[in-house]
Amino acid sequence: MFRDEATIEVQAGNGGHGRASFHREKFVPLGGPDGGDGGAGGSVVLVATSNLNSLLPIGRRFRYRAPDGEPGYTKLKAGKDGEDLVLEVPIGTQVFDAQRGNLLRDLAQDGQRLEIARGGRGGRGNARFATSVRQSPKHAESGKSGERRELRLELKLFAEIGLVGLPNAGKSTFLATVTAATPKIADYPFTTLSPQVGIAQLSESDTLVLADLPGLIEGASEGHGLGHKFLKHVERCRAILHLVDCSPECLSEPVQSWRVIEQELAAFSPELAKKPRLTAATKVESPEAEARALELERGIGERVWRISSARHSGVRELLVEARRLARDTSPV
Ligand SMILES: Nc1nc2c(ncn2[C@@H]2O[C@H](COP(=O)(O)OP(=O)(O)OP(=O)(O)O)[C@@H](O)[C@H]2O)c(=O)[nH]1
Ligand SMILES: [Mg+2]
Repeated sequence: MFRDEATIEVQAGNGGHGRASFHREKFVPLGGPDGGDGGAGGSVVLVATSNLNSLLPIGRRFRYRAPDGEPGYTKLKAGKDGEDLVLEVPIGTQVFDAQRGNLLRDLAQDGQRLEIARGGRGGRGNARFATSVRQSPKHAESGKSGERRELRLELKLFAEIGLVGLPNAGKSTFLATVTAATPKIADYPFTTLSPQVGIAQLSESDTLVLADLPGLIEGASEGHGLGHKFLKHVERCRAILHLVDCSPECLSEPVQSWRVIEQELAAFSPELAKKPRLTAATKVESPEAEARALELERGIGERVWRISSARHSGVRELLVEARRLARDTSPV
């Protein structure tokens, strides 16, 4: 489980001022008060939605403001209310008061709403203040200010895609290429010691959460290497992306590498064995690497995606496919 955070300031709209005016008609010099009420300011509302899986889109802006209510008009006409500003957040977002640090609400269900800053009430027009003794009140009320709050949003993230493969396969490099994450990368095995998460942005609001995991080796399911502890993280992911080093420099045969990992996944748990997955050949930058990728494809009898993180080739296509796969798979 990982954390995704955003801090924003929300400002509800101010209420419109009430109007002070008097009825006017030709040849009727002393009309009564006819100032209308101001409209209420719009509130800021948070809504949980299953269409989002990260706080990245909302966190891109700091300040959010709902519109003010209109002032009242003459002839007893009220000003329009400001519309509520509805902000979508992913399901599972916890909303904290940023200043005090206390939890305000956990938005755990799809469609759940939280009015987080209430719009100011509209001021009453002078017509409201007329009484039998004060028939011509000249004053109207001002609109009230909308609430302003600074919020910290926090989301516990479950990665949608888990990256698996032998040490040095290029998992961390792939994560660093497609997300803003900065995992450690090196040309020796077991560089990654704990899971790292990154969020890939496919479009303005479409994101994919990927977890980079320590490399697995033969016997990982029985506790060899670092894998065992982390295989349970993979169980939480919706789908697996298995990366296989196909560069000519790699000493192990791609089919053999692939088999080792698949066997470990299957030995760890039936759930892992059943997880939907994609296989991608990494470091495909030469005809030799391409030949090895082809050999892998034939050997396993499944489609093998070709990528090079170094050249940024094939990466986007793979992400789009991973997005599709994760979306087709129900959450675990
Ligand atoms: N030429 C080339 N080298 C790459 C590419 N991707 C990764 N590498 C190199 O491969 C080595 C291993 O990369 P990592 O991303 O650390 O591999 P990893 O799978 O995360 O390794 P562990 O964390 O040890 O499991 C590094 O030297 C990278 O620079 C690529 O697309 N092309
Ligand atoms: Mg790594």
